[in-house]
Amino acid sequence: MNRRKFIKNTALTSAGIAIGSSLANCKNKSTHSTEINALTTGANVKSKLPLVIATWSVKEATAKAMEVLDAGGNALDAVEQGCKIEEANEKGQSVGKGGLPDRDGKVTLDACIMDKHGNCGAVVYLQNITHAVSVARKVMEDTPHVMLAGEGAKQFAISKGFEPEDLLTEASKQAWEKWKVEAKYKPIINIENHDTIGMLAIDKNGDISGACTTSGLAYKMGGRVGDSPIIGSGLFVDNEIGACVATGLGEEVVKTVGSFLVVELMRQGKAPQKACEEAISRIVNKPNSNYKDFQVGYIAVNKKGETGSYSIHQWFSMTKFQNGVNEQIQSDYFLKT
Ligand code: SD4
Repeated sequence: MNRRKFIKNTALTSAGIAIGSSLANCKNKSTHSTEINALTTGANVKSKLPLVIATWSVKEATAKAMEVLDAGGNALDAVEQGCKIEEANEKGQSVGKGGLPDRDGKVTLDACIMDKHGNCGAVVYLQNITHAVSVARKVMEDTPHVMLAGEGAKQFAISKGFEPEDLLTEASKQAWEKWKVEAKYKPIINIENHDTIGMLAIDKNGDISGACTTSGLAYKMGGRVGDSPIIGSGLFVDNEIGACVATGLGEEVVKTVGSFLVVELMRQGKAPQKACEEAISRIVNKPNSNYKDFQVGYIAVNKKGETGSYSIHQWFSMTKFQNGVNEQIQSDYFLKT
């Protein structure tokens, strides 16, 4: 099973990224999925709850989330537990421990989480704490705030019992050192792996939650924060309607408030697939858009359990666990020629 990979070719002045990915479709039958609620989707396909979807190829993460859901756990616990799998995976170089650092060699994490009530929490520019998604949840549940940044977020995490640790692994350090030699701090072209995890789940009660966690763009400017921890951009959940999460060049997602847009389009009656396509079209149809140089991808789910995914470039994928099948689904995309 190939892990997701994608190549970034970017002029950092415009912060563009182009993403390619090696995908393999494979199915992983769950033995513990329970049929709770049969729903008829727009395509007249019987679907069952619970379900979980996530950006890229993250079958271990969706399996963990489904384990929580199958056991009767709620969607909020499911997305947190699912995201933690990738955060702890040192081989994934764009999430949690082992994430590629900024241009100064610092691993800085962005994450957010949102529940069925519309409560949300986020951390930005968090250092030395692997499970950014769990800190985001603590911000949501244990503070009157939505977002904590940098040192304040770190101190808050430590006060909540999170152990500080060095997140820069040997592999990521070596990659950064290689980048420094080639880029000489004036990077024109970059190559990186990138695979922010965004996850959406519907539990047996039909309630929706979502989470998103990333180390952001590799070799970014110190202090840079992307879309992933920004409620409405990287993630949005409306339990009455559905949810969306984004990946790709965060700057472009923020400029179109992408995830909120997708949910609002679903509110107007669009299926998740059509809503994701419309949100991508808002980016590529901007005057002077240089969309050929960067990737953005959305995944979405509605209250009925219908899902969709769409990206600018080929090779974006979604992992979906539903009806006992944990599968990687290659996304349709805009740039066909
Ligand atoms: C960011 N959206 O920091 C993130 C990057 C990403 O897969 O999604 N990578 O801009």
